[in-house]
Amino acid sequence: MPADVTFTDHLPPHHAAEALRRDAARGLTSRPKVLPPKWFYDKTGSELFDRITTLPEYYPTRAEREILATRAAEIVAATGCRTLVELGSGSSEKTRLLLDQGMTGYVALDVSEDALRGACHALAADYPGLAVSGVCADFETQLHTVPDGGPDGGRLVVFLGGTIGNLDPAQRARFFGDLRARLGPRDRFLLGADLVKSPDVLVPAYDDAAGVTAAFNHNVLDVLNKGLGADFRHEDFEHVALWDAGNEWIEMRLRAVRDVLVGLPAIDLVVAFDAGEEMRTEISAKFRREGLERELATAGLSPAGWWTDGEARFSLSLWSPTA
Ligand code: AVJ
Repeated sequence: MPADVTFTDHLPPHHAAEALRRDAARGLTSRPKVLPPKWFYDKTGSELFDRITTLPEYYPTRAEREILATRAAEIVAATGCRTLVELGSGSSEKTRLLLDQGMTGYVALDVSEDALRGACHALAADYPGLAVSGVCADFETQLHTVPDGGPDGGRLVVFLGGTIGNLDPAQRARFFGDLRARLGPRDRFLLGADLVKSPDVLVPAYDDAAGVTAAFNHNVLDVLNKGLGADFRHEDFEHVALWDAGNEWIEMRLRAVRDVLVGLPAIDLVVAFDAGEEMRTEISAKFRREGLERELATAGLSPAGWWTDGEARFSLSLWSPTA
């Protein structure tokens, strides 16, 4: 391991296995049935997501990269920060555009240890002199594991990719509030959020012609099969993506195409789906500038910058602790 990479693992042993049992037991006995979207991302699911980001219909990754590629210098200059903290860092691919702006330290926080190690080693190799540290933790419950800021200025905490959209309003309020409580006066928060737009653009982004998003959605059934010894069959369920105009979010669901009975031996559960019954697998909320300003103000964060791509599809917004 290069001298300038350190790791800390804050997840208790068997954390993922226990969390999956808990989420499946609760979600599959709820009405309507529901699963949290974090279970999409096993190795296959992460590969499918990477393919989604290259699809012609899936604009968010390209739009966010366009903003970073054209505005990273301006964004970082507006913060005065030299340490970058990334929540849900994944492959840390777009992060490089920010690191290129004279950052001296990088802290990556992710629940996936494999993704974290791979990303940190790749960055340490490409950025000699950058102090890299990987923190294996869950950003929804373990923000306290992020190290405090050093003497040389504030930390720029970034949460990119539009992942904030996976949280419902109550989860977001808790997340923003917890984050605010951890920030010092010189720290800043950079948020990537997808914007409300026509369903004619939104729906195809979550129901692409090549069927990659459908495969990504179905893959969660394999995660349940492998993790819980379940016997879900892909052909019993169809992919559904719809725009909920009231909540302004995309919902992905899996709809039973016939009556289905599924056993989940690891949690001692048998679950019945009626033909046509749907299980919600993801919300992907879309935002407006005023709505974000309201939510973040409630959490004690004030606007410090707003950038969009040329077509105003996606936003990067900067926030500072309200004095
Ligand atoms: C990784 C949560 C930002 O909501 O757009 C992509 C996940 N789901 N296609 C999103 C996703 C279906 C993605 N995020």
